[in-house]
Amino acid sequence: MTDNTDSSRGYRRIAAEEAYAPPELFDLYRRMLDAGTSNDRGFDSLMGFYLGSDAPKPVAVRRRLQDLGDERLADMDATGIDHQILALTSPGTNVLDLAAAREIATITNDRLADACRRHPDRFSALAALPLQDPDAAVRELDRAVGDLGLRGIIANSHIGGSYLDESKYRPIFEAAEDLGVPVYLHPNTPSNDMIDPLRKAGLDGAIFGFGVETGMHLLKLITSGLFDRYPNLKLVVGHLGEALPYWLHRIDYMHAAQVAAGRYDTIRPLQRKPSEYFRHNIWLTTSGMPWQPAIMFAREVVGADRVMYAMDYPYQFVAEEVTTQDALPISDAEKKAFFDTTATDVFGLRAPTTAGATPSSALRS
Ligand code: 1DF
Ligand code: MN
Repeated sequence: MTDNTDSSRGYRRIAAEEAYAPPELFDLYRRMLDAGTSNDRGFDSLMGFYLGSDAPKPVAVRRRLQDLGDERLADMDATGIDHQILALTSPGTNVLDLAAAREIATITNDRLADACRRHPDRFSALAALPLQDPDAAVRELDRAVGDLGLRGIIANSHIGGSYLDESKYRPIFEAAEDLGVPVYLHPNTPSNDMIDPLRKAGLDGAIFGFGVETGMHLLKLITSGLFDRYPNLKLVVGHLGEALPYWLHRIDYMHAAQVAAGRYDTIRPLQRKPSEYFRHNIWLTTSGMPWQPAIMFAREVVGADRVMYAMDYPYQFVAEEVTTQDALPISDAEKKAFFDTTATDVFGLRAPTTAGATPSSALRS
């Protein structure tokens, strides 16, 4: 890596969807799994695996998730990641009762803020919130952004089967818009109402179920009129948009047809076509999708300036995926936006304190 420092490259590699879990959360999860009290079949499947399996990958994942120090920094160095945007792993607080959700959100945000203070060049972080209680969530958001300096919200998709298009969550989006910080809509396993056919086939997790659940959630947010209500709201979504970029023509066409036919109360006119919100309010990351054709397609349909790099550490920790994305057929200036400046702008990250980042002369070598 010595010939591939941020100064020789001319940009930082910022990874925008990088997971953390406090040990206290895993203790609670283990108790819920043992007692069978989660009432969430996706949680039981996902965390039953990551906390219960002795296979090498889940063992490494649960160790790395809890580390905000030497191991994580060494892993970043080994793969050329200058900076991680940290967030509480899915499903985070979403499966907890209200008191536990508040407590875990506070603990998580305090730990993340501490890591960011200790390593300001290496870490930024998003706030975990007790989304179950929107008023408490707004209070914690104010503390996390205002007092702790966190840079957005992690929303780990559905909350016990409840989706963020419900009106009770509006104060959270209003607060995010006012503070100018983005909401990162991150996958969860499918909710109980949709999981069974996926679970039976072993497809409920990151292989497909996450995308089905989260793509649907994002589309529900768009068609609910969320971005007409909060036109300056910034929303970030991983996995290259959870398949929606591929669907945009059909979604626009069918949305207009359903509006014209008056078929559903819930499908009402929007100020823009559904696809247009991807060019105004939504940014994508490449978490889990280090695949040139898909990245180039997403850039083409949502705009090259709206797609940024993410690794999804430690779940998908593969050095070659960084190399693949270094080799994208785009200009040096576009690469700098992809790895560095788009995330810096969207999340309002501070400039690196060390000398050497981004002298423009480095781009010539
Ligand atoms: C997995 C993937 C798990 C992602 C995650 O959090 C996660 C996985 C529990 O592979 O089981 O965030 N991901 O974003 O792709
Ligand atoms: Mn992830």
